[in-house]
Amino acid sequence: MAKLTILEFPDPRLRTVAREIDPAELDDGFRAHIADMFETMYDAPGIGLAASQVDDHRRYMVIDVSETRDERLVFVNPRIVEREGEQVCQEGCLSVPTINADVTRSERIVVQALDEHGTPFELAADGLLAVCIQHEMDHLLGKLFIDYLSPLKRDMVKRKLAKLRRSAA
Ligand code: K2U
Ligand code: ZN
Repeated sequence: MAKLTILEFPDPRLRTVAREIDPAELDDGFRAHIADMFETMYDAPGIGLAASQVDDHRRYMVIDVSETRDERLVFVNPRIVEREGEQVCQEGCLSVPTINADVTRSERIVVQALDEHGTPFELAADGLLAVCIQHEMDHLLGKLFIDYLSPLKRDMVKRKLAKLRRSAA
């Protein structure tokens, strides 16, 4: 297994819209890559990781919101087919380090996807799992949680990150 490099804002590759995966691509090589995605996510640490974040522009993502870090979920070609209610959650992002902000998302969703073997499934989610699924699916559309901020707050974030990069250089 290998730890993958996570792209960081404002890398333009994070804005790429991921393409659907042909089920024929879901082979042992893909599943080995999924293992690398989970290793990278657990090491970060994070509870979700989208393909876009490791510069792979196919529509898949990995999630594990469990306290015990042993409830792996793989979503290939995910589609939200039902939404209900609203919830506000303070979000962060492995691709936007040091920044946290409140984002409003659907409280309950139903997602249809393929697993890493190409088997279709449907999952109802609420709370943190629902937030994480929506956050990762935004990544697959080239969207970041800071896009929900006001222009003023987004400019403040850009200035803070630029200052951090200058001081790290
Ligand atoms: O996509 C990512 O960058 C992974 C995020 C997913 C996420 C963000 C906000 C709310 C829920 C999920 C990371 O997991 S951010 C780090 C983190 C770690 C533990 C709990 C929540 C967020
Ligand atoms: Zn993120």
